[in-house]
Amino acid sequence: MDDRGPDVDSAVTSTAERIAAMEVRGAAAIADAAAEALATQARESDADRPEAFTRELREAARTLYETRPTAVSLPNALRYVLRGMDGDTVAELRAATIARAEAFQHDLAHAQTELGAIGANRLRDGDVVMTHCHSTDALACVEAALEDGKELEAIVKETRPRKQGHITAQQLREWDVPVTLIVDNAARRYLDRADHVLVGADSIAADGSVINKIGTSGLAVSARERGVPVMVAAQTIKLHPDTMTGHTVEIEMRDEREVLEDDHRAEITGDGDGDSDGLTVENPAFDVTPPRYVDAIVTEHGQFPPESIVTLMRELFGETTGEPWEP
Ligand code: RUB
Repeated sequence: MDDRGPDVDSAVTSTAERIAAMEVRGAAAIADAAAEALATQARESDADRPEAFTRELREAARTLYETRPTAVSLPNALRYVLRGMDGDTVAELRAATIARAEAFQHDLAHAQTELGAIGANRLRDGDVVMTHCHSTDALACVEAALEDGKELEAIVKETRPRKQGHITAQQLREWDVPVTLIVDNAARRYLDRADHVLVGADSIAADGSVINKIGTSGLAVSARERGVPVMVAAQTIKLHPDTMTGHTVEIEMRDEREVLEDDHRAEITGDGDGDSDGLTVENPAFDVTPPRYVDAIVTEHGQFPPESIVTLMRELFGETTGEPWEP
């Protein structure tokens, strides 16, 4: 065996970069792109022995895994594909990996449609939904309700710092849903006009806590105070198996320049040297909403009160084990 590291295909590194830079974003899209990248690695590999092929796939998975720590759909996708990598020859391993990745992507798309149909049942004709960030799972519920002939309106929070609420507004306008776009600070005032808060999730913990874009927890607390139900749309790929054994979910801290650009910083501090100007900027991408502020978690397997999500988690994941890309 030579001592060169395993070859990772350039398509894998480019996918990893696009996920890290948030050109691919949202938990479902990240999982889909990761499965696609593993299939590409399998297709393009020129490994001549099964062990070398397996090493390459593991290294590709590790490269992808390190991009965004909070979205558990990413390790869940990698785990699913790698566990299907079965065979005695390179050709068999390649075929099994590609088939497994395709099955994963197919199931992902179906799960979202099924979840949408279930979530739509909670929405009545004429309802107003308040959204936070951009979640394709949440929007699947709106789309299914529209297909059922219901008319809906939306209050869309812009979602600082990267304003993914604009993507939500654009999608809703394409579906002809009347949209009121508000700054995040206006949410409590506008809750009086909302019938539901509808958000997605990046991860769901075993105790029913919902990890989603920063600001979700404050919105949920205000919604509870105003009596507006909070509905979380999340495919089971968002369930975080490690939390069944006491692990916590790592919250991603992103670049402070998403909040404050260098030249603006210099205006504020009269200096601009981030190391010594006395100004600290923190930019957590996600927060944790405790289960008591969540009314329902809608998955492709049905709707659950957050406290009972652990039952579904056990059913789907069984006992958790180490990651397949770890030595
Ligand atoms: C996106 C975000 C979304 C969830 C769910 O964060 O918090 O609500 O990922 O999205 P980011 P989906 O923009 O930092 O990736 O339902 O599409 O999986």
